[in-house]
Amino acid sequence: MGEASTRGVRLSTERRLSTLARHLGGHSLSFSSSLGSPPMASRDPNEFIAPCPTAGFYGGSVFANVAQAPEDAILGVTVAYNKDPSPIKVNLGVGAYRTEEGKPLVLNVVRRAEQMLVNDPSRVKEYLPITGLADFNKLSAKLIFGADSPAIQENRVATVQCLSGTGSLRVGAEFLARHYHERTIYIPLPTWGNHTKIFTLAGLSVKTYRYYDPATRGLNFQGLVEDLGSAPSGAIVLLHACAHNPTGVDPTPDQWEQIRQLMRSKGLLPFFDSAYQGFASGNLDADAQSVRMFVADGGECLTAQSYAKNMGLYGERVGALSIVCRSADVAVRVESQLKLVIRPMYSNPPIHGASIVATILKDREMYKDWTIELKAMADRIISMRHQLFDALRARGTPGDWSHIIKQIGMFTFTGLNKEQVAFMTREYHIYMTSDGRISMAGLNSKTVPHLSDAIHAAVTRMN
Ligand code: KET
Repeated sequence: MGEASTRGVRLSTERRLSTLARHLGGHSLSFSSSLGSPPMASRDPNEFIAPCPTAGFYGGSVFANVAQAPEDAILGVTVAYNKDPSPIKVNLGVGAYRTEEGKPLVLNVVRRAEQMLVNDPSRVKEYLPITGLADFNKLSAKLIFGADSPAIQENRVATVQCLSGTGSLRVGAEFLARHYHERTIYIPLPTWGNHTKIFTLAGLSVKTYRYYDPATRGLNFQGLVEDLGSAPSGAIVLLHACAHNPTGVDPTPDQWEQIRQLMRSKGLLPFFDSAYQGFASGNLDADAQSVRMFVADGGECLTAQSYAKNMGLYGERVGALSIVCRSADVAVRVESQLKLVIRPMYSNPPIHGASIVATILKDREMYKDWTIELKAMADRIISMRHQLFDALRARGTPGDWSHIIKQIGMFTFTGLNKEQVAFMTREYHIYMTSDGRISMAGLNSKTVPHLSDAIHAAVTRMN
């Protein structure tokens, strides 16, 4: 270390110790800042540090009392998988698409968009506005609400670019906690594990509504209607736009219509989580129908969109929050308040992922290419459903496994219990969430037999 920097360190140590001493005793322990006679030499620093209960300068950590936190229920599965040296291990935990070769996929259209961005010398790395990339926001609203949506044409939608689906949900929740009169949000039982944490931390009070019926492995529509029917007027209701996670069970269009009528009649506020648009049916418009139904009636709603899955942009963290309002002037004020939520949280969102999405969405050819690649991903997942179902039937595995082909989207909610899951991980190195959810997108033709063997063994030996 050079002399200048040694001096710098000494000066800053002196300053910190002075501050600490003031903080501890309030009395004036003045240090000479003369560099020739460092205060450390003349005073024992422990003399005044010792009374502080968190003192950790000399040995112990000020964080010594921090408890070890458990791993995340979903992302922790990948942590455990990564530690397993077994060559036959399979990760069906996190909902991330893999190719037939078991590899992560960067869509060709995404590669092309990135190449175009890199080759464009006019592109700079300036901050985006607090609300994100304007083009991206407009195109995202069009994608979920439809190009001909009256809400868009009437400028009634406030859209802000956020950090993927999670960030969009969090910003929406923070906004509601500050500006909406009813603090209770109803989430389906079960739901994506992060929902409860996001909404609670934002200051909302979380309650559940019945959604899944383990007996039928389908929708508990009656329970859903009863629970929303007895929710307090004005309560917020979290709805999965399509491909419900973790159950893979969606209401039919007819049931959606009944949910809409019930919610509107009670003034319940819909908050859509759209993390899988295009992944359920392979068609972007079809997967947005539930949301569009609610927007078509002229009422208000919130929508959190993610491009993690449908464009394979997981790590780019690109998504959008749209709030559909009654009128354009409300939308303007809502946007102004969203900026006050975002600015102290992360200031403004990242530019790269949103630029990729905007490049693709605004070019007719690239958009078409995207839909083809998206459909191929959705089709491969559906084909995995059939392969797994056939493989279990061929093994004569006890039970009715038809839910594997009936469920929608990225996941199958197998019905396997915690012990069976633990057994499959221990004996077969198959990693999945403990609620029995498997990511069908992580499977391929080579791993289906291994998974079927594991399920067969778990069901016959562990029930
Ligand atoms: N909503 C739902 C319903 C959802 O399943 C996810 C992610 C998200 C939002 C957030 O995704 P983002 O990457 O923030 O756009 N689910 C998968 C990954 C995860 O848990 O983070 C999963 O369930 O495996």
